[in-house]
Amino acid sequence: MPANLSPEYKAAEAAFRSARDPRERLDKLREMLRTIPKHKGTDHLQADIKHRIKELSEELEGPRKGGAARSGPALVIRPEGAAQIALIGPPNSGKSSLHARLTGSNAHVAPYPFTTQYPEPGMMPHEDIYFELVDLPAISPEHQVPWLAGTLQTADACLLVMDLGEPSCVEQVQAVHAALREKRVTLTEHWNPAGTGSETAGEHDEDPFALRLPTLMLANKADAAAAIEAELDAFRELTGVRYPALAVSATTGRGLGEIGPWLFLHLCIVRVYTKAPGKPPDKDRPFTLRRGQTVEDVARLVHKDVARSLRYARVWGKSGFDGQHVGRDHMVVDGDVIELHT
Ligand SMILES: Nc1nc2c(ncn2[C@@H]2O[C@H](COP(=O)(O)OP(=O)(O)O)[C@@H](O)[C@H]2O)c(=O)[nH]1
Ligand SMILES: [Mg+2]
Repeated sequence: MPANLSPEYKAAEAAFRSARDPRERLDKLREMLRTIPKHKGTDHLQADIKHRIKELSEELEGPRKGGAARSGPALVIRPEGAAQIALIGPPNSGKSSLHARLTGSNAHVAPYPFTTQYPEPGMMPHEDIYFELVDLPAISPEHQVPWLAGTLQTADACLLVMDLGEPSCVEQVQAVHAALREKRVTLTEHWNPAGTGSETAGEHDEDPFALRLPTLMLANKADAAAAIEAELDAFRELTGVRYPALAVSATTGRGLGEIGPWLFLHLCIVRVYTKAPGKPPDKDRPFTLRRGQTVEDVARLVHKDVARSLRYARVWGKSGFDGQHVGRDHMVVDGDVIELHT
């Protein structure tokens, strides 16, 4: 990374990195371009930022003059629910079958490769929340998908769907890694607690566009395997991949019930229920946060004006005694009921 980047630029870059909403990301990219010191040493980075602005604004701003819009379905999926999870993997591993089964979508499933052409969002219920699963085209050397890395930018994590009964599965996962590496996307077995910004010491990536996605491997088609656990061990041995894994089957449903709880736990999701003074809490629709987030973050999810004018909150639940008055920095925990006072 070039030296002598200004504090303004660094702040814009930090905001870009933590932004999930595509529009907000575009705003922050423009801010990065506006604040970056303009000299030789930043030429490369400036070009990179410009390229990303062009890509994202073309995607978001839709029809251009002359009606020559990129037609077809959206390639950037606005995150919804507790987290956005991308389904990735080689052709025919069962990504769309899992998507259909987990979200009730009508994702196209076919016994031949490259059936899925566009991102397909769907919501997977888990208790009283949803995870957004995005079905994606296969990643393989024969079939490059130019926009795939752009779509992954809004994801919180990946489900890497593999068929370990496929004789070429070792080459397949290597091809997935290679294709992603070219786009500066790395899959990681580390599911760091989000919201704390914690990263393994020395691992902090200086490339603002490097994307690391925590990954859970789904060893699909477990119904067709004689000994899935042994296959998984052999696969790990041969590839060196260390992703946590679940053996599943889109056909029989085996293991599918474990995915939601696994994601909930490892993404450190925290559900908070809000209530108005003197009223019972709204138990239907929790706000979802991550471990380490605070009352102020809850207020911001309700409305930015509420966050601004917040004086104190009262909390019922594990993070405080019943009705305790707390400040905006109070950390919330799963199941808390919060009454915001502005
Ligand atoms: N036996 C078995 N077949 C499956 C399973 N999941 C998917 N398939 C089959 O694998 C083929 C590819 O499935 P699809 O979902 O289109 O894979 P994608 O290319 O990764 O989206 C189809 O013929 C599916 O019926 C599974 O769990 N077990
Ligand atoms: Mg598919």
